[in-house]
Amino acid sequence: MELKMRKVITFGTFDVLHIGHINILKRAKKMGDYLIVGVSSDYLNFSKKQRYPVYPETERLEIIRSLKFVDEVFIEESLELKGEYIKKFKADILVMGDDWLGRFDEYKELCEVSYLPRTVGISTTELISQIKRYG
Ligand code: C2G
Repeated sequence: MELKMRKVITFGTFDVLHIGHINILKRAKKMGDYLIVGVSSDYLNFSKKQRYPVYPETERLEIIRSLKFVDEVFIEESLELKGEYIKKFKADILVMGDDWLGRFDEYKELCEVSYLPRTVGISTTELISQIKRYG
């Protein structure tokens, strides 16, 4: 019997990389054999949060690509394209943090969908305000 590789896909901005990002990416990888990460574009971030990320998309992409448990990266241009990305990369499972709980259940038609608990006490927004206080 041929053993099929289980492909995991996840999405995020991953701006000002921190331990919460590393934890979720590592756990996502453990849910399969091959981890694909959609890194949200600068424009997508602006449309979602009305601010551009601190690190531009080219740098965020390169940082995520450099992690040893990440196998493949691409730029996520729109939140609504998740179904297309799942099909394009033939993902078996979509993994997201539980701040998105229930939000991507529509993709259960295409693949498994799993929400993992967020790492408590850290976020990019909190880090940015902490750095500002130090300034
Ligand atoms: N995360 C986490 N623990 C934290 C912070 C973030 O587990 N303390 C997870 C989030 O739940 C998410 C991933 O890390 O699954 C990336 O988080 P963000 O960079 O904040 O990305 P987000 O704004 O959630 O973008 O298309 C999806 C969106 O663009 C996701």
